[in-house]
Amino acid sequence: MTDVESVVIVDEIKTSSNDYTIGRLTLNKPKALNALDLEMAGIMLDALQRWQSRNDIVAVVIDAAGEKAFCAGGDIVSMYKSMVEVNGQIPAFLETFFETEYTLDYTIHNYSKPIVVWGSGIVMGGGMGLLCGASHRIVTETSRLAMPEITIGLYPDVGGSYFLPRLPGKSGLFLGLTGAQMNGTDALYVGLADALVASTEKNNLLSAFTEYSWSETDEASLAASVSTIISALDKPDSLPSGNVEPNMSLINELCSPGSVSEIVNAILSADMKDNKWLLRAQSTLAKGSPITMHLVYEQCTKGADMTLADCFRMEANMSCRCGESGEFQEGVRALLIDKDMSPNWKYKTAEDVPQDVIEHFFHSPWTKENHPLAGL
Ligand code: QUE
Repeated sequence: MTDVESVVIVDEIKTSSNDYTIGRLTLNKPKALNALDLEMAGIMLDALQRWQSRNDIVAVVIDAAGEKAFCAGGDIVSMYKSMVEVNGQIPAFLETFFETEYTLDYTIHNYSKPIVVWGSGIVMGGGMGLLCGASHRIVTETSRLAMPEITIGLYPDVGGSYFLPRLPGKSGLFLGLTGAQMNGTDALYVGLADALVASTEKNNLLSAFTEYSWSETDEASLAASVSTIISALDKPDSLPSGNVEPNMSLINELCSPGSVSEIVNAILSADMKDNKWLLRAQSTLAKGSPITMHLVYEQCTKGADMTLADCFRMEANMSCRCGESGEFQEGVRALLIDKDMSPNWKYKTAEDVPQDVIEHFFHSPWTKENHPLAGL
């Protein structure tokens, strides 16, 4: 079961009584900050599907190797290479990657057993997709959560269309537009985490799972048992001070205008009064892709009253169109390939982006029946 060379370690831990089993998935590419690649997503999806129907499996724990990151995003270098190869078309690799990743995220959201995600350290992009749908989302004093895709000309996918518009007030739109980082306190406040525990408690969590005397195995009893185990873990010595809650009235005010250009201009021209978190948010937005600005606004508007499955189908359309447009390719080039940090975006400001260009990102490359996520 345990293969330490694998990009995801799939383990089955027998409980002390030996009647039950804990499934454990450990992301194991610490040098790449455990950024999710296609092989990792495939291994995880396969294990979750196999465990789903096993009566002896009482819960699944998803964690990662190394202290620095749970998962810093996706394998955007492979995506870049596939985009360069087909220049201006949708790479087959992207279709496969997003189909697998979103199916994995959707499976986590709808799993009938508890899934505990140990979201310590960096949790961004693809890592947020793994965390957000889990039934028991743990963060620690080192957690840094964000959807930073505005920097690379993509947009907050992995279910962002579903979870961002459901955050308090306009905070989801703000976080998507600015890529602003949340700490553990923020994650609890916005409702993207369920517990904030000390980062040193991971081994205690695992041993508590094995030693617990599991009895009732219906979905509600298992969930309650997992909550009990988690609530017994030590809290951090000091809690990080949050940035979202204290700035909610400003965030709501800046993100209220009825068009993306007005909102972007409001954020960019606001007096942030030496607040480091707000200044960083402002600067990330200022350097970000104007196309992405529109995509974030549209996904938050449309996603607010869509089902989770429809959100993932919309995101598959959008992500493939991003692969076709050149904007995503240019963003990865500037950040990770040439590292010049100067993306040459297609449009200079949000105002410059024509509406029909944005509409194309929502135009499905597939018929309804042939959509890769038709079966969700
Ligand atoms: C914005 C992003 C990403 C990013 C940095 C940003 C992103 C992403 C990665 C990333 C990090 C580590 C890796 C890797 C990719 O960085 O989406 O392959 O090893 O995946 O500013 O959106």
